[in-house]
Amino acid sequence: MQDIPRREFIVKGSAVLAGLAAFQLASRAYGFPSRPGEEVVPWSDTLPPNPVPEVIKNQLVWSDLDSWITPNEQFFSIAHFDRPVIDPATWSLDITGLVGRPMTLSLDDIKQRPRQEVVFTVECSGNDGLPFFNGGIGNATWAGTPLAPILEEAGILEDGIEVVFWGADQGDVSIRDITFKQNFARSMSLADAMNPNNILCYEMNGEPLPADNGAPLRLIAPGWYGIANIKWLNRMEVLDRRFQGLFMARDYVTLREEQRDGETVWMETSVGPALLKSAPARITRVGTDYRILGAAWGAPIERVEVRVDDGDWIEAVIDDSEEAEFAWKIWSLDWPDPASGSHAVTSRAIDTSGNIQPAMDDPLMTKKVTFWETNGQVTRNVVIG
Ligand SMILES: Nc1nc2c(c(=O)[nH]1)N[C@H]1C(S)=C(S)[C@@H](COP(=O)(O)O)O[C@H]1N2
Ligand SMILES: [Mo]
Repeated sequence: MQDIPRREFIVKGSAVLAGLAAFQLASRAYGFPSRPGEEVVPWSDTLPPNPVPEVIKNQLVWSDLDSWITPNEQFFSIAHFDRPVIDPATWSLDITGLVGRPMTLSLDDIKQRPRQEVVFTVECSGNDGLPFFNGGIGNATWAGTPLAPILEEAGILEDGIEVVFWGADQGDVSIRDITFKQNFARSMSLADAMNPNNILCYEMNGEPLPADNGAPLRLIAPGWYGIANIKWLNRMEVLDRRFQGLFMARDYVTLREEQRDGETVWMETSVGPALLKSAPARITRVGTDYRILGAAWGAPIERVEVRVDDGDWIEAVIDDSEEAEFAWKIWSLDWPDPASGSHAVTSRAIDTSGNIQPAMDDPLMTKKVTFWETNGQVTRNVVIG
C-alpha cells in the first residue's frame, strides 16, 4: 500500500535532487569568482626561503587559489617536534585525570560515534608574522565526532576545570636548566573544550586524515588559531588547575605593550581564538580586464575593502555561494585597465560588529612585539603591463 506513494516520492525526489545537484554544480562553478580564459598575473613580491622546512611544510601558494576548499595535497602543515606516523590499528585515545570513568577508545570506537562535519579555515597564528611565512592557512571539510559527549561520558569530577590534549609527537623542552622529553600538548578551559563545535577529527575533505595533518586523530576547534588544533592526539587529561606547557605558557605567547593611565604595561597572553583578517590572493586578467581576488576569515565577515596604492578603499564583492560559519569568504574586485607600472594591493576585512582589520602600522600591530597573531592588513605588489 505505502509502496506506491513512496516510490513516487523517490522518483520525484531523485528528479528534484538531480536538478538541485546540477544547479549546485553550476552555482558552485560560478561561485568561485573565476572567469573563462583568465590568466593569473604573478605577484612581484616573493617570499625569502623558508629556514625551517621541517617545521613549516607546504605553504599555501596564494596566487594558485582557485577553489574554496583547499585540496589535501595543497594544505600546509606545521610540526614543532617530530612527525609521527601512527599505526591506527594499535593507536588508542585515553581519557584520564579528574574523570569518574576513565576511557580508552580505539579508532573504530570513535568512528562508530555520531559524525559531525565542519568547514573550517585553519590559520597558523604565526602566519604573516615572519618574512618567509604567508601560506600557513587552508580551508577544509573536517569530519569526526563531537568532543563534548565523550567528556560527559567520562564524567568530569567537580574539581576539573582544564582539559589537556596530548599529541604523540615528542621533543626536548627546557625550564631553566632542566631539559626533559615532552609530548606536544595544549589545553583548554573545560568551558572551551565543551563547545559543541569541537570535534575529534579523523577525516579531511572526505579522505582519511593525512599523516602530516595529525592522523589518525586530531582536535578540530573551529574558530581557534591552528595551535589549538592538536594533531596525533592520543590522550586527554582533566586537571584541577591551569596547564602551563611550552605551547600554552612560554611559546605561542603574545606580548603586547599597552597603556594604562599613562603607564606602560606589558600584556602576555596565550594565543587563542582566531582574529579578523583578510588577504589578497591573486590577480587575474582577461585582456585588460583585471580582477583582484582574496579571502577573509577569523570573524563573521560583513564586508571587505580593497585599496590600490594610496587610493580609496573600494568594497569588494563577497562570494556568498558557500556559507559556513568558520570558513573563509572569497571576495573579488574588478580592476579594469590599471595603469602600467608597479602597484600595491591591500585588503581589509570588516566584521559584523564593525571591527576593522588593523593596518600594519596600527598600535595593535606595532605594539605587539612577538610575531604570533599578526592579523594586520596584507599588502601584495604587482607589476602591470
Ligand atoms: N601534536 C601537534 N599538534 C599540532 C602541532 C604540532 O606541532 N604538534 N602544530 C600546531 C600548529 S602550530 C598549527 S598551525 C596546526 C596546523 O595544522 P596542520 O598541520 O594540519 O595544517 O597544527 C597544530 N597542532
Ligand atoms: Mo601554528
